[in-house]
Amino acid sequence: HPTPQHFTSPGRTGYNLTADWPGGDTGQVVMAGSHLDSVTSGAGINDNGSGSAAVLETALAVARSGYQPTKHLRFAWWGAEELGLVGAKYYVNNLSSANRPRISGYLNFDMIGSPHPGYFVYHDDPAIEKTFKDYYAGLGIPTEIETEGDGRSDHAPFKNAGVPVGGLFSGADYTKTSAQAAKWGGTAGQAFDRCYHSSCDTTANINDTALDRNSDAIAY
Ligand code: DTR
Ligand code: ZN
Ligand code: ZN
Repeated sequence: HPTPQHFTSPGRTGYNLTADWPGGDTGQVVMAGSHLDSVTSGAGINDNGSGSAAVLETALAVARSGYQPTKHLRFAWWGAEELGLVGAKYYVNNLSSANRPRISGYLNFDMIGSPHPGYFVYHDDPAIEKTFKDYYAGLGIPTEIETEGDGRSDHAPFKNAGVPVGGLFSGADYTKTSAQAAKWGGTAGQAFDRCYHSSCDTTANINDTALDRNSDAIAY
């Protein structure tokens, strides 16, 4: 059940889209979200076609399998993240006081197919963090806590409203250290995403392995 929501931020109309999968306990809503917009100077594929495609594929996999989860699932695609988390803030501000406490977790996916990837897990709600760490432990891939982005993506308005949050991130313009290159491969001193917010953030700017692993982690 897709539901568009439109909002205006000075002079412009933007859109969010949410889609609920029917069933599950609507008193325990688990949300997975990602932003659809990009910066004017960017082609927007790793940031954030990657997260948006992974959330969409997860929703389609849920539908294909006729999954009957205990909790209620909601998928979200945000507008105007790059203008200051405008869409996600609008969504959170417009949740009714009855509906806000029903959201038991919000999972954010912003840049999950970086071409020179790291594997970062948001360090917010401990149960959500553990779920992602367990997934990666099962693959035998080390993770690190995500420290670059606190407050820099669409989970921030949820966190500020008291919703437990978590997410995954494969790196932006920071450079990989030698310790990180030793654990994940790649080149020390080179950015995780050299095309961050640039015109070269095209489909060539995706590491398929990172996108695949992170997509599976969303489903997990
Ligand atoms: N908010 C981002 C990019 C970004 C930079 N650091 C982090 C850490 C965690 C998530 C996202 C980010 C953007 O859309 O530009
Ligand atoms: Zn961005
Ligand atoms: Zn982004």
